[in-house]
Amino acid sequence: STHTSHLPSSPITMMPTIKFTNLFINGHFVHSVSGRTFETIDPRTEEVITRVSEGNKEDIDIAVKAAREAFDSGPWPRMTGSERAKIMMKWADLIEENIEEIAALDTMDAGKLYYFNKVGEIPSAIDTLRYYAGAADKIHGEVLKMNRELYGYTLLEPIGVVGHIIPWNAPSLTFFIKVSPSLAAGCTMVLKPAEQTPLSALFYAHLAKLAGIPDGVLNVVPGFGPTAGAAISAHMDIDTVSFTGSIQVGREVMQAAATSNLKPISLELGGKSPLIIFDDVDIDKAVQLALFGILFNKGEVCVASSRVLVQEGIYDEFEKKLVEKAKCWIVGDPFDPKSQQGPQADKKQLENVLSYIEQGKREGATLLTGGNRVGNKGYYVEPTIFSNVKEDMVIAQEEIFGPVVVLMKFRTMEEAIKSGNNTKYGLAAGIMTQNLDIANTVSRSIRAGIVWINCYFTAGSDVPFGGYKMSGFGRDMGMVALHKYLQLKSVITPIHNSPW
Ligand code: TXE
Repeated sequence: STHTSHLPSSPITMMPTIKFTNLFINGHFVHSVSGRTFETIDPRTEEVITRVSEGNKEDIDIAVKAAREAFDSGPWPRMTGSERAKIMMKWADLIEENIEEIAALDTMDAGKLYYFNKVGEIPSAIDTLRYYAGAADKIHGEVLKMNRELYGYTLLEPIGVVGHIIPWNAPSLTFFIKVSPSLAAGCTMVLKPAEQTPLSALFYAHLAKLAGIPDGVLNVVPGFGPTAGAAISAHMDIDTVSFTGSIQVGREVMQAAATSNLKPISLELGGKSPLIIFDDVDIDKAVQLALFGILFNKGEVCVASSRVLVQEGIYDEFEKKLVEKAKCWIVGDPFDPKSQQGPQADKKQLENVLSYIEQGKREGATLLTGGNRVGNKGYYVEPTIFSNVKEDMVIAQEEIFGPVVVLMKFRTMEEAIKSGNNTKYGLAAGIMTQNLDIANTVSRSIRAGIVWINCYFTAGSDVPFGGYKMSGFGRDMGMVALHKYLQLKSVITPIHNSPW
């Protein structure tokens, strides 16, 4: 391999001891009813980090009961917004005090760069919590202008018990994207972290208790999808489910919601996002953005720029420079500050990514660089670039969720728009051009929930986030996400004595 690799790395000094491995239900760490546990694996070494209590349907039932009681008769929904905000702010401070330890947990569990966890993802998670703490006392309805001698108003009430099912690629950020607005709304909840990454979620639960979040408000039940996850989506006493994960499971969650209590749900199901580069741009900058867009977090990013569409005038030079840069990308231990890319999160993901690469070769795409596993211990994959990719190839249509990018050439803006929209997904898109007309036209024409112009990945707590088409529906982040966790009630009353 041409890749500079640092496997295995220099000695790791910040390895934390694991403190929390049980289910967190009704304010206490408890064993699962069955007494069963499961292994969580370190993707750097393929060794077991620890065993974690395995939540199952019975445990979800107990957690939902606790959440229901906390909702029906506990203090949380009855507090003022500012009282809830104060506790949420305290929780945020406690997370900040423990950030290094939590960052290390996410690195061990998911193979994410330690440095990024510490200065990027977890600070964003904390920021999200503070953003929604600030929103907690600003949730209110409207006065309705009615005919006759009537007036009315709308009330925004917490929806009740929320089920959150989250993935492993951003364990900390997805936790707070879901939990923060539902807490601000006054809901209570049961969250199932991904089976690959239960450790930071349990640490957050511990800190929630210290911050003063009342028992039963936040329950964290690690376990597997078909058991614990399915028990959440099919539960008769959960009022809404917020899910982030695959299309396949999104479908199952929706089906379970339909056949149980018709709970409304929201789904964030990944993407195959195009980065469209016009030939009036600085090529080096474009290369930099494209490389970061696909290799950041080893491509395990729902908005990764996994299809790069380049206009013909700069295509050849762009391709040459992108390959050169990709060859210098440092794949190695995510605790090592020199590493730019850690291992894929688990064995299934490694195998998935490698099998897509084989498929790309079989389909006749040209492998320009990469294509292999790095080393034979740990789930590391070389940065991989395909060219001569046809739009209908599987590698141009399906989410690979790894460091694998497909390059495509286009001539006109119309062609780029058509090709950019040619997948079942619609989560994100990027446009690079100096031409304002092109930027405006393409951003309006791409069917995606977020469009970046001359940047990529830039977001914030106030930026609504979610999909068009089969990338799902509903929005996380921003004030709009509060409404996933609120019910709207209209109240009408006569101004004088009722004429009826
Ligand atoms: O996802 P799953 P997986 C995509 C990405 C990836 C692929 C498969 O392309 O390669 O999905 O990843 C829980 N009922 N994304 O298999 O299974 C599961 O336990 C209820 C994109 O890990 O969808 C976990 O908590 N829940 C993505 C969560 O669903 C179930 C992030 C996600 O796992 C369940 C992750 C069931 N029947 C993967 N089965 C994004 N949108 O960012 C599983 N789960």
